[in-house]
Amino acid sequence: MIPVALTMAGSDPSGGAGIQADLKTFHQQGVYGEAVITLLTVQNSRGVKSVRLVEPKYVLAQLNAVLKDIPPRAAKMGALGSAEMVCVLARAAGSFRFPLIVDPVMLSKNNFPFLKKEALPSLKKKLLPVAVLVTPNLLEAEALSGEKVNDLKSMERAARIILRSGAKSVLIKGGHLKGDAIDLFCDRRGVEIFRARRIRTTNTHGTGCTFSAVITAEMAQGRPLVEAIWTAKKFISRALEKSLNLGKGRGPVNHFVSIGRV
Ligand code: PXL
Repeated sequence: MIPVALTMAGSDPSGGAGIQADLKTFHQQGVYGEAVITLLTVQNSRGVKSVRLVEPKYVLAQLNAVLKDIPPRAAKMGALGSAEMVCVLARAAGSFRFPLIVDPVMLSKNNFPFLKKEALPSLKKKLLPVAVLVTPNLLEAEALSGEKVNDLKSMERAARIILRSGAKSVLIKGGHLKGDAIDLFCDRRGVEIFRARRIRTTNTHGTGCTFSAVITAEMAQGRPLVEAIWTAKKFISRALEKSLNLGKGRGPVNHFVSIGRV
């Protein structure tokens, strides 16, 4: 049976991030992709201009339709928009029989909000407890932990605080630090560091979405979490190395790259 992965996220009509990045990434990993759309955006490579939420009841109807028919082996959540959306999806996720990865998307690169501030407590209290992995960047880790996060030491401190919200594990992405691209993984057993050489490019659109989509695709194929994260790290390095010079702003990462497994 072909492995199936599901994304619940926002649409990026320019094709580099959000649902579009997730589906391209699932496909490239040899996984059949399903997509429940939580919000629409107006954006291109120069940035996000507006966001419009899909009614949470309608998002839930999309989700129930696919769960009943083609249940996935792993799922991820990206941009969720509002507290109501977070609550509705967290409630549904309580009965998932497959792992859920939460990418707690908060702001676009041009600082357009993908999650209202008022949704933060629900995200922490309701959604994190049903996630096997949460993948914040440094700013998102600050919001989730209430601590400044700007080096490895503070990443570890924040990760331990975020774990207390109930997520089974946390991966804080250090891509916005200087030097190597260092991510810190933490679960109840301890800490693991994922390091890769920094790729110098301004074409970084879709990096976070693509990263958590690889992890989801790998888990849909039954791979263990830490192995899935290493695969994602390798994939994203290559996708940045070969990133596409499209558009007048930040081009997308290259979803066509192959890391030699599929
Ligand atoms: O990378 C965060 C993100 C998530 N979801 C959507 C996006 C973006 C970034 O642009 O467009 C829909």
